[in-house]
Amino acid sequence: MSPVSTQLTGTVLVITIDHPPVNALSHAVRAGIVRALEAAPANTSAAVLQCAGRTFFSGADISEFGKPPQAPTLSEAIEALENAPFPVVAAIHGQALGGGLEIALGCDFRVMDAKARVGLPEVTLGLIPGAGGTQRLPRIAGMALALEMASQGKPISAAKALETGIADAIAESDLVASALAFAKSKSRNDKRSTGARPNPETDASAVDYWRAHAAKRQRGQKAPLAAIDAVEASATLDIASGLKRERELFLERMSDTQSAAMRHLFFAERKSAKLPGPRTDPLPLERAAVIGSGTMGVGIAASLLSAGLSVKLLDMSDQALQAGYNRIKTIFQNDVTKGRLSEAGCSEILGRLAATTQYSDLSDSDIVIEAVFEDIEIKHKVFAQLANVVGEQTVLATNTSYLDVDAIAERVANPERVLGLHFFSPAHIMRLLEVVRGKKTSAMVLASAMQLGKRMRKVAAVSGVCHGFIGNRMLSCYGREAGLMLLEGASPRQIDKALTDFGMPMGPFTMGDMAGLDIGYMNRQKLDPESFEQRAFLVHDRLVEMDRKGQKTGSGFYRYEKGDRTPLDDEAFDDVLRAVRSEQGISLREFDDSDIVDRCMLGLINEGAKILDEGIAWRGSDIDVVYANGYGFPRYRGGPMFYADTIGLDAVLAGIRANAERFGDRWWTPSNLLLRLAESGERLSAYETQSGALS
Ligand code: T1G
Repeated sequence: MSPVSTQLTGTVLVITIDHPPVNALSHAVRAGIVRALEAAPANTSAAVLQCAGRTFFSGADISEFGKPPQAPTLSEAIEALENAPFPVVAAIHGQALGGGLEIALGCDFRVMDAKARVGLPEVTLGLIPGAGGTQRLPRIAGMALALEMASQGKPISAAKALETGIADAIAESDLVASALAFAKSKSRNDKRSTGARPNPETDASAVDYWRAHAAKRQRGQKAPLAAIDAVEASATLDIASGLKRERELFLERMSDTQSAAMRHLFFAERKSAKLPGPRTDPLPLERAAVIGSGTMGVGIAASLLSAGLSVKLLDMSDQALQAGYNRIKTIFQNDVTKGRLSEAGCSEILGRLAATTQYSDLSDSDIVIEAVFEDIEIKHKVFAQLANVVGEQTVLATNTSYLDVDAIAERVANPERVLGLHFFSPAHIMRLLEVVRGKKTSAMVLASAMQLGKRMRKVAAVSGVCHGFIGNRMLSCYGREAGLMLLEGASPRQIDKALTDFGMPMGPFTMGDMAGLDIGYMNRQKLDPESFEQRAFLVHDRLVEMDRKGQKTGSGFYRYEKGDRTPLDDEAFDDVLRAVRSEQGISLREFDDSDIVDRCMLGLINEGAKILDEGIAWRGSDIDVVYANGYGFPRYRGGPMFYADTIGLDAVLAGIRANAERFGDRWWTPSNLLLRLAESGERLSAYETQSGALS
């Protein structure tokens, strides 16, 4: 059955697309549109193109990419709209994205629902608009806006679309009726092909601005620069040549690993939200409580409030509670100042926030998230008090970053309701949520947590229990190698630069200084010395013992001027490094940047493969989701598992074996899974553990 149907209302042909869930422009949809135009009755005076369901076209069908193209292509479908003998009115609701906006630009007029948005998000997939967006949009809205939309990928509102000529009218209420009335007011004389419009004015300063912006803020990504090239060409090339140039640039991007990596992450982020096994209905979670009003507690509470829940914030001291409450208030008042929230919206949200020092006030909570100091004994005390006051069904979650969730659950009645919800700081901004399932966590509680994660607009990924879960466990291997290379002769700046050039937002030493070196120091004090490579952290420990804890004390691996976060080289640090190296009797050696990147990445990849093999992570793609959304791993590299596939598992194994030769196999024993997949030729990022089914 075709997803495209038509109905003649008077002499207006209404073409309706119904292709759930998001009306992606699949082959069947494209063919249906062309057929509908070809079959239009001779007396058709105008047409309305509309979509059923929750949104207008969400773009080309990404799942068709990489497969042999099927005619009509999207460009051919748009040509058919432009060449139709009657004007076509696009009726836009939800979001018209990518090919969806390009189709609308191929129509003669656009009527938008007041809440609708339009955008060209192709760069988020490592692509550029490939069906005329870079040529038709500037002809309508001018070069500056087209440059911004095509290179940044962010949608704009209906009001902005009307203001800039993209939309011809806004429907305050019934969109279809408005679009129909609009179409009825038109005749075949009102044909107005976008492609026939004059070239846009060149805007050299806008081109320079967005090129510089892309080079700085989208460092390493090729697509934003290609999108700018294509839009710039629209000022000088006629429409046919412009479309040809756009196509060339589009195909270059499509065949590039960067796009494959970013498309991998698109589907991986949707997959990580799904639980294997039979579907379980989640619990209704409306009343939440957060224990601890520190940095994490404040961010978690704000994120819960934004998701629509009521929140009780608990802390032992009135002073700490007041400070936490005020910080939450500030978060939302900043949103008002920046126009992201109305005053009324802010009061409504704060109206759902309460503060208390009494555990008994939490008795009606559906879920409680503990975010207190990272100490197991303190967490046991908190959970013991909680279990005394909340209902038996109340979900109890810990925001621990490392500690044993099973040990915490063991001491609580109904341990099946306990799990980890590991947020990343700042919790109201960072998208990643590591959902840690304990041995006893029930399927219903896990399903409830995943649904809550979606409601909080988080990208959730499930991890089993181990020290540091998926993200931090892998990070410790990355940090280990960085610390060892520091001892062996590389400088913090060289290591940080090599990894930021690779695409990481920050190097490990700048990151350490920012987070505070004492955090890692205190964690290491609690660890079994045999469980980690102590030599890798000798310099870190020495710095902390000298009260060089990073930015907060003005110095760490670097020194900092007051009020400035710029890491500056510091001779006093060089003295510390020299001293530790000579105490360890290390003969120094030269490093080139690829050495540094390889050592850190191979450490990350091998540990990731072990985590997959143990079933701590269910999918290789989940690990990529964790790293892209929680640790700033460059999206255009797809995540550590996808990156491993890109360089080839044989090469990965060879690198690990070479390191085992040089540094011993204590840390460089290849994961069995890596050995198996290198043998079978399978991809690490596509691997799914068999033991995914929930107990
Ligand atoms: N193609 C194929 N599948 C898509 C899709 C698309 N464009 N968009 C969504 N899906 C699937 C998705 O995988 C999921 O599947 C389900 O729909 C619901 O999505 C030539 C080259 C529209 C804002 O980049 O941003 O046009 O997991 O969970 O949170 O120039 O989906 O249920 O099996 O995300 O409500 C440009 C991509 C394409 C937009 C809805 N378009 N989509 O978000 O639902 S490139 C995009 C989104 C292009 C042309 C070029 C979001 C959404 P499943 P969801 P949501």
